Amino acid sequence: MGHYKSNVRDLEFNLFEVLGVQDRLGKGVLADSDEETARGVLSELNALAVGPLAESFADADRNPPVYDPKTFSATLPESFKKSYRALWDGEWWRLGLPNELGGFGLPPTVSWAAAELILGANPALFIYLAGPSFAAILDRNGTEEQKRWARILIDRAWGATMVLTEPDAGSDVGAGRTKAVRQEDGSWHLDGVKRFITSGDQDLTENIMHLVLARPEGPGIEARPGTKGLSLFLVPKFHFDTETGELGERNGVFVTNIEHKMGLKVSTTCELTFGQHGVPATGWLLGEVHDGIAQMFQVIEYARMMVGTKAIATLSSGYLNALEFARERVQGADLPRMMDKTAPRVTITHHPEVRRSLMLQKAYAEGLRAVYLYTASFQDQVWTGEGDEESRRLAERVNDLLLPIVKGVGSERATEQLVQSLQILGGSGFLQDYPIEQYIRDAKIDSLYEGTTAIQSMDFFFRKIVRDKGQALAYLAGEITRFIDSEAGNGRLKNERNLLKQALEDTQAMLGAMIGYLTASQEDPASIYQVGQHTVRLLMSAGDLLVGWQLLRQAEVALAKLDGEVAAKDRAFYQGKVAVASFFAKTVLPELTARRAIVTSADNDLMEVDEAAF
Ligand code: ST9
Ligand code: FAD
Repeated sequence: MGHYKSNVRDLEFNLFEVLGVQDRLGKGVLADSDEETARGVLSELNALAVGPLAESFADADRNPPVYDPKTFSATLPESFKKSYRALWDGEWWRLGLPNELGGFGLPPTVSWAAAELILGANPALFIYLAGPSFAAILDRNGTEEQKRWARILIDRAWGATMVLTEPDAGSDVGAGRTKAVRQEDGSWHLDGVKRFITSGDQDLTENIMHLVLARPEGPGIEARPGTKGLSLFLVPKFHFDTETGELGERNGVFVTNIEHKMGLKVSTTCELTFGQHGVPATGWLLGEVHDGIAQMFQVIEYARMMVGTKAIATLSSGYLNALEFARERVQGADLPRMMDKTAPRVTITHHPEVRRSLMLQKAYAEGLRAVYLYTASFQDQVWTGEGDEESRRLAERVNDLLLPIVKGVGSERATEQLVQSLQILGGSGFLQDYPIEQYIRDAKIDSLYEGTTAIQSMDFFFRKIVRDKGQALAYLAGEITRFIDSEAGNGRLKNERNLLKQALEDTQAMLGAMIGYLTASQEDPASIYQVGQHTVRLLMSAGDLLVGWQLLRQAEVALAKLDGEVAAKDRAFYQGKVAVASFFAKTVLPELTARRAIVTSADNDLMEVDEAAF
């Protein structure tokens, strides 16, 4: 057996038993798919994921890409290229594409569930597969000519990158200095150095399309500071015939270094230098000047969802690996007989601390999976265009609100809980005989790139709540309240619903206090520091609230199933759903009350501490 332990049963439970995705299929843009198609996709992809895709996971970590400074190129390990070919040849690049670009005609919920299988088996494969999805951005924002490029990009299986970061512009993208000077023929020459660019070079595809943020310069172009002065340029590695896609001369964008990293080693992280090696780095403007940041955020929103799903996929496999180990490992006596030296030894699943840890891992793995799929269900509505303008706009807002939770909370909890998965294996967990040490190394990046957790938390508070005037939040709070007030569980989830009610009130009180500090900052600017000290706490609390709620929704469905006829295997699955929801409500949600006390009594002492005293 390979390293990857998928959970198709839980994916299908979310899609078909909780979200009712099948009701959307067979209509409009989803006319060609039904429940059977969707289940078929998951089952076929799962076989590929646990087999050929997972196969190169460890080898590609131990034999990372090699950089050749003479040719400015990176060579990937053969084992990984074999997995990539299996993925491409299976046409899985069609996942997530709209029908007109060759998509499978499936909604985002199903595409993201399928994506989890690739991301759990070998996440870098999914990342290298970005070309077709990035082509969709060209198709959406480009000129007629650029729409044709989008098709070439897909037909010729090119790679693509998103190029924002510079040495002095990380979280602060608006500090970027790379410039683009307009040429008489309408093209642009880029000049500057970008760093940390994922997939900047590889030997999987014949060409790479770089989507680059740079500052436009030229007669009549107004220079604007910050992100709003950036434009998005298409800079191919090789020039190409724009009718046929045939490759031409090498363009002047070169990979001048690749980083040596803690994990996710097979995913190249490159320094990209534009126009400094005797060949101009020629690019073409996408859409209009100064639209760059808004266009790039179309990519970023996609990528943030991907990063959160990647983290959650890895957490789930880490948990299932730990569970398998714990079921086999015999160590120590059962606690009630600990004083009896002749007592039989038991498997470690008998020890309360091991059970506690495993159940918490299960809660976050399954609860966060439910959160990302719930988020995707709002993308479904946008995708199909159902409902009136107002409800579609609300679906967009709710999706926007949930994205920093999927990305920020998903990545933080994955890292934290994967450490606990490793702990279950004792010393064995520290060995490369098991995959968890690599999981921890590979998943740590998820809380860093695509906006660190601090950035996600500020996005959540300032943009997704305050700027949105709480509209999406009010919708979600309404849904949670409706659940609390319902008869969910038919009396059997009463205590848990009360605990959820308290958690909702605690989160609302945290938010209320922070909005108070923000309002006070109009008179006393330093008050805003009281917000800044607690945005991550708020984000993590909102995450726990959502996980708790989603697990309870699932428990309600499971209880209803248990009331009828169920197969033995399903019985254990549904009982697990009830157990985990109750466990999380009783042991995690009450922590929000303490966090509420911290936020509502916040002061600014921290900000007054002299740096020398740290
Ligand atoms: C990176 C890549 O880290 C890592 C992994 C690469 C993976 C490759 C990709 C793989 C793709 C996946 C393939 C998928 C296949 C799919 C199959 C499907 C199943 N939402 O607040 P302001 C915009 S890349 C939307 O003033 P500042 C908006 O236009 C590097 N838009 O910002 C706004 O204007 P307005 C990642 C947003 O103070 C404008 O920005 N780097 C949002 O100027 C200005 O907003 C980062 O992520 C949003 N949430 O700048 C940087 N926010 O307000 C992190 C802003 O008029 N830093 N806009 O609407 C930040 O995010 C900063 O907060 C900042 C601040 C740069 C935005
Ligand atoms: P900084 O922005 O310097 O942050 C340092 C610390 O300060 C962090 O803890 C951060 O949370 C905190 N901080 C910064 N600003 C604030 C603030 N205003 N408020 C509160 N806290 C703050 N970029 C691309 O453009 N394309 C890619 O493909 C890409 N791939 C990457 C792959 C890898 C492996 C890595 C490591 C990075 C990649 N990046 C990519 C860059 C990545 O997006 C940045 O590293 C990330 O946005 C953080 O920027 P930084 O590293 O400069 O850290």
